[in-house]
Amino acid sequence: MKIIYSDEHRNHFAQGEVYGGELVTPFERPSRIEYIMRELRARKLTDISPPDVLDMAAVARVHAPDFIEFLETAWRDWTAAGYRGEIIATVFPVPGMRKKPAKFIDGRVGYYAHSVETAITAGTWDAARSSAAVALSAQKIVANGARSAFALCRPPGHHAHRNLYGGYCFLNNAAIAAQAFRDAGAKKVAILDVDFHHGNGTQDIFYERSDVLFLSLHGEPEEAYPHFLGYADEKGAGAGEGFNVNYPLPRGTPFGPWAEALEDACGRISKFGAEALVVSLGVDTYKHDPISFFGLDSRDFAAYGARIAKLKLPALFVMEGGYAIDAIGVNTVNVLTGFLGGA
Ligand code: 6XA
Ligand code: ZN
Repeated sequence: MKIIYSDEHRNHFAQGEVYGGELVTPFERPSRIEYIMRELRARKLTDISPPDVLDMAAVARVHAPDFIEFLETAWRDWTAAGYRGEIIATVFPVPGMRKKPAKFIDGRVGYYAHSVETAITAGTWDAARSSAAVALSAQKIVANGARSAFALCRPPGHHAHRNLYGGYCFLNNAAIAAQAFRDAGAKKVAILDVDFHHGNGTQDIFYERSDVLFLSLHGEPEEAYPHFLGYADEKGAGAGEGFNVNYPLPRGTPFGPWAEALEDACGRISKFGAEALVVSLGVDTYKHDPISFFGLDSRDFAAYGARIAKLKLPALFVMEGGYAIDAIGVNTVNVLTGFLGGA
């Protein structure tokens, strides 16, 4: 399996994440990727290349121009305002207020942020672009005929909407890749989101479309981030009605019921007639993940990788979350080797 990776992810390393009222070292940190790289090499998955230069037009197929411009200029404007810390949103145009584009940076930040935990730093935009480049380069390998590829993206992407960032995400790598499959000629694309968290950004981007089927298995929103999207009754709208499928699952869900939901999702993907599959691969479903609450064991990741292979679809794996650092490598590589063994 070809793997795409860029060192540039290191440019995004916020010092602070707002967590339980404290500023802590972010759970989403560069070492995550280093552990995965180490395990890939140990398990002889060594076909690793850097990405091509980013095609911004492909990013603009998914994200709004003003949002892209915001991400590009936020750090400049923040420091110009005299602020010395990292960019953290403080005020939001919630319902009851007016969503007017602001001029001053605090208003601009709140306009484009949906969550507070995610800080923007001097290097965030460079890292976010490299992450999208990783996804697009891996997508191209699959579009050109490979059975599968792994985009070792960081920062992750599935919480980023067309014009919103948050949940450690800035550009929606999986959505950008799915759109690129469409633009390369695939008529139908499925996105299977197995990260512990609901892929609210991806859902929202494709909510009114019937050409991209989105399915997400995640902690129920009453209990888990992002809290305000991811319910089972969100089934798509307009032309997209019936093309959005959520599997919210309760605290403590072990592999059995999780795998049953996956089975249902796989059935729907086959019935849909997808020509390409994008897997939003978060391994925060692991039983020891520090910020999640499912009960998967390391071996379960290999089992579900094999199930995904049975779909017999060209598959692009896009890295999302996973914060149990000492197991993130094993769990991620288990999905890939499970897939390769089950193909
Ligand atoms: C913020 C939690 C953000 C979760 C991000 C994540 N308290 N998404 O892992 O997949
Ligand atoms: Zn997650």
